[in-house]
Amino acid sequence: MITTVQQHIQQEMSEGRGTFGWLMSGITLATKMIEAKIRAAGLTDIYGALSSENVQGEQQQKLDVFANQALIHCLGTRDSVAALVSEEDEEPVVFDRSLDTGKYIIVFDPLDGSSNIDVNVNVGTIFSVHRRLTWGALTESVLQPGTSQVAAGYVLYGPSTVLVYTTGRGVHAFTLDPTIGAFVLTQENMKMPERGKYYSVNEANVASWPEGYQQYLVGLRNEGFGARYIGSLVADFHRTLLKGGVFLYPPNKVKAEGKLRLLYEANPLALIAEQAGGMATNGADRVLEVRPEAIHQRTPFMVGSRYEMETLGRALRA
Ligand code: P6P
Repeated sequence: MITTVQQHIQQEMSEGRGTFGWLMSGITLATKMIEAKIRAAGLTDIYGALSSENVQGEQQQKLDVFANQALIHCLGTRDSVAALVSEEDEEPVVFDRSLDTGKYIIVFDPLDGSSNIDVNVNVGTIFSVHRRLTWGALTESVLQPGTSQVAAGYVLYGPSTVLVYTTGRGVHAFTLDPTIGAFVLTQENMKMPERGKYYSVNEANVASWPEGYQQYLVGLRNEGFGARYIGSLVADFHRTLLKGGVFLYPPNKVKAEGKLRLLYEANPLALIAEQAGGMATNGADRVLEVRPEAIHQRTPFMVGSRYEMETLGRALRA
């Protein structure tokens, strides 16, 4: 028999499962709406860019805006949500809910890699869930380190649509069954291989990386590693989770803090990686322990199998 996300949450969580389950149903509903739009993208006028830019100064794709609106709508109707932080919006969306009702903060990248949509390449939604702190300003609840996440996950829109999530009790994957419109459990307690065959990085930037990264890549090539780079974070991460290997977005001369965002890209994927037996760093520290200072702050992000990540650590300390 099938196991849906809701059923899995009921089995997984000892307390708060009703409220959390209702919250997660907001994410699954929104991502099913996004998936339907993406599937029809070639047939309807949903491809292409808008004239507008998002808070990152990036040209918004029509699907970016739709995905953002879908998540804000579906999650905003969950009373347990105190605030939402989106890659697409400068400021958090705050709901007027009491401390004992509005228990969660959700941070998300509604459609990562969206520039790939027009060429039919996989894109993804990434989300991270924190408990609202019962003290201090709301920003303190938003700017919690990755170790405080109560849940994290992503949805990869590819040949099939896969939701991967963790509540800190292992990593589990669900595949959207379009015949019943539900995500059904397809992999439980996923483990990242101890070592893979590929490194995944944009090598166009190699000359501007710190020396240690350059030497690291030479070493991997000498060990026979191949290269795979899709240019869509969720797709590159998902392959690394399943097959092992290492994904890197190092700092470079132009982007001293790298390109990827701490709160809604690095932290959720770092929690999943660690829960699956992998590692994730910013080149110096465990990503999950970085104390955020701004909601859109960037971070260098390296994530992958234990062997590749320990080798990277030695290369950067050399
Ligand atoms: P670059 C897509 O725009 C994205 O945000 C991630 O999905 C991806 O990993 C990264 O940027 C690719 O960046 O600089 O290699 O094109």
